[in-house]
Amino acid sequence: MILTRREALVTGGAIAALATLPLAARADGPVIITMKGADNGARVWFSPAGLAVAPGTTIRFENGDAGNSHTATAYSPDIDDRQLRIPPDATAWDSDYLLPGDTFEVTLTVPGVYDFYCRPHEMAGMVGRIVVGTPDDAGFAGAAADSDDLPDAALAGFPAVADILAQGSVEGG
Ligand SMILES: [Cu+2]
Repeated sequence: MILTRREALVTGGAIAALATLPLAARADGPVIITMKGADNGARVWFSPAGLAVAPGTTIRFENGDAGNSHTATAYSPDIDDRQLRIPPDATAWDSDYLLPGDTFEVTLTVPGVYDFYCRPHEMAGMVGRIVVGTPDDAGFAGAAADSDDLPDAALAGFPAVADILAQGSVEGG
């Protein structure tokens, strides 16, 4: 493969960024977030709920819950007119309903904090947060301010950005 100068520079930057990220973020293939549910249906969640990755990482959402359909949906005015909780320059995504065993992939390139939710289970606190890059990256968009737009259970479900950056991967409460 022949790289253009720009591609070579971008690649070099990504390698430099990887050197500072926790081990969990240094995957060659997609990084997986699993949708889970308790056997009795009393609880549903994303695992992990918080994840740190380098810019350009592909995230694969997998529905590992035999008892429910789930979505992974970015908070954005572009989808159901929700508050923007992803970087302003990023593209919003919606997996639509994933049946048990289904997967959906999205590649995140813009540095910053991305909050997402499961449409049928947001009220139950099924939300997650991905931190792409670090606050040292140019244009890094920090976490959105809290908002009345979200149910309390959702607001309580986002791991702190500092914890995600320190640990690489954070399970929900
Ligand atoms: Cu769900």
